[in-house]
Amino acid sequence: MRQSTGRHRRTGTLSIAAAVAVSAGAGGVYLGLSDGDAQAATTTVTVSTTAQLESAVASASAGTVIQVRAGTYYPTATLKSTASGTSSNPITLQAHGTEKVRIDGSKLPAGSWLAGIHGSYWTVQNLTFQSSPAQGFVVTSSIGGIFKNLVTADNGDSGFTLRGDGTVNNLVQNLDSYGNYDAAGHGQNADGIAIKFGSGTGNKVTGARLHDNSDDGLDLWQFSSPVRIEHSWAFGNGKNRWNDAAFEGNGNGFKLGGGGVTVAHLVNDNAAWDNTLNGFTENSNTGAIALNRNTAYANTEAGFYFATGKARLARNLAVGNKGGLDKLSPSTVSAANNWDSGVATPALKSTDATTAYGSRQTSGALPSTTFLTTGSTEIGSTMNQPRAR
Ligand SMILES: [Ca+2]
Ligand SMILES: [Ca+2]
Repeated sequence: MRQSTGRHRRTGTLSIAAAVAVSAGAGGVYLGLSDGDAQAATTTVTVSTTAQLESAVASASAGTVIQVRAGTYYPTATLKSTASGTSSNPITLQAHGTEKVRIDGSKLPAGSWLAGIHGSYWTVQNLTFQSSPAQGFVVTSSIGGIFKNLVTADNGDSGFTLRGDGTVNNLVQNLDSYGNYDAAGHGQNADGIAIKFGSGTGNKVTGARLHDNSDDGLDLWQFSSPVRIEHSWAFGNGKNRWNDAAFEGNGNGFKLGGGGVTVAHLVNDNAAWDNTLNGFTENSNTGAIALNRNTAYANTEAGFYFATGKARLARNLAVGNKGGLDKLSPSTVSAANNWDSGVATPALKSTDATTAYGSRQTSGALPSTTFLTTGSTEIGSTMNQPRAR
């Protein structure tokens, strides 16, 4: 394990008042304190073996930056931490530079999560978490997390999870979560991303691709505070791809509630296609869920299922959903959607999804595609995401 100095420097004068070097282990730990501001101290730890990775995560504290070198790592116990960073001095876990890093749970004991964060102000980025016997990556009651450019694939339960009360101001950006399947539950639980059983404001998912999971693409079951979901795609969920004779996966693209909560989630500029149930569903959440400029295409049930609540739907587009374009209760507010009277359905430029499955842009943004685009500035998903986020 190589450890080195990190130091925040203000431009201009560099009066390095204190530089404290603490010897610890072969490489030594150097705490660089800049300009009398101990809050700015960082410690960079570079790891290249599984044992080093496990140790670095277990001993991380505010300001620790863990850089993981290229390769595949096989933890033998859940990568777990209860430590917190601070808003100015987070704990960072990331691939070294542009190197490809896979963290693989196939050597974990049955039922183990691959990674579990129980602290605040973590930044985790540019890593793949795969093949766990249970959940891939679980964040519990955390504040201020940034989870960026992650892949959670082929795990034995949901790929990425936010849960617990006190889940506040977390950002999940550019997540790819696919192929997750819980064999023990015959597929009934494994979602691409689960934000379930908890509360807390300011949480956002953007730029996600959630596909080919046994249960739902996104699931907000019993999360009682509004979540913002935008520029994300859910597709191909709920299919029995595992030859499970007792398969019980659901297959909603965006499942926006359930379990008795009433909450007004905000759902803008997303797309759902080829899911085995609905594209977008309240799932018994009777709150004023707001849905603007989303597209539902070729789902097996309804494009937009909001049959009991007070959802507010505007400028959404539904095409070719076998169970109907929309199923809305009289209490919903529906305007300027293509099922509303007098609203034309623009032609889709492409119904070939190949490019939507392709590589992301260098920044981690969704791939460029004409799939499901119409050129309209009025209705339906743009199928892209703004730059410079
Ligand atoms: Ca389910
Ligand atoms: Ca689910």
